[in-house]
Amino acid sequence: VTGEHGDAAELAAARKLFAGACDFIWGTGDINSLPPQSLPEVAFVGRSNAGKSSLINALTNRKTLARVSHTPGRTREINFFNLGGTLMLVDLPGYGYAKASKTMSAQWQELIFAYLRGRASLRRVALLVDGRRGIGPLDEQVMKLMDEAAVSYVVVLTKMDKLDDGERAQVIAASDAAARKHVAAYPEIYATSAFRGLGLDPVKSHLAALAGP
Ligand SMILES: Nc1nc2c(ncn2[C@@H]2O[C@H](COP(=O)(O)OP(=O)(O)OP(=O)(O)O)[C@@H](O)[C@H]2O)c(=O)[nH]1
Ligand SMILES: [Mg+2]
Repeated sequence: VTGEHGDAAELAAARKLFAGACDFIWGTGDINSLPPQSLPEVAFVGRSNAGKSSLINALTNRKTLARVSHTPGRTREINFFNLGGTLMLVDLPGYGYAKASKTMSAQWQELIFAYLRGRASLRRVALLVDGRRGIGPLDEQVMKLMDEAAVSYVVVLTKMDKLDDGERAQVIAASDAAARKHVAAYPEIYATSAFRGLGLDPVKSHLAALAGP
């Protein structure tokens, strides 16, 4: 289910890509002012507090590239990071933050949905799911939207350090079963911990395979 990835040469190239330059290039809350679609893009999508910004930081081995929230709802804009001149990493605001005002959540949701539907350079979405929660109704809604918009996505479980072995096996099996019911979902899921650096290599390999020349 998890941890499958390409051969050693592919993994070495993926590690090299993620260890190299990664620069913040653009942040916007306005769907009409996105950067030019110069590179293939991979977007990190998920509930507020799922660990999107933390995973981007862990993958690129930086502490503060993407801002991590102490209070959920911290990432308010779509942020673009140029990885090695070959791949754009896109950090999105989270959905489902209970304490955000109705207007704010509606605005963020609109922004996220408009981006997902309309971005031609978007090659894959990493759908981040807090391992303690598993895939919930809001995630299902977004998965359905991506099925309809033909946006291919892969489920990435986060915060696995918080779970014991039994809980891990359970959430992996349940998420795998849920993903298989969706046409645009990758038939493989990843289990990670940004804090412990667990499960990062397979995600790097998966994303590096989408990089341009
Ligand atoms: N235990 C544990 N906590 C984590 C991990 N990754 C993130 N967190 C915590 O989860 C909280 C949210 O992390 P973020 O990376 O800001 O989550 P986000 O999805 O970017 O949140 P928004 O931008 O609000 O949508 C923070 O308190 C992190 O410290 C992890 O691997 N393990
Ligand atoms: Mg964030």
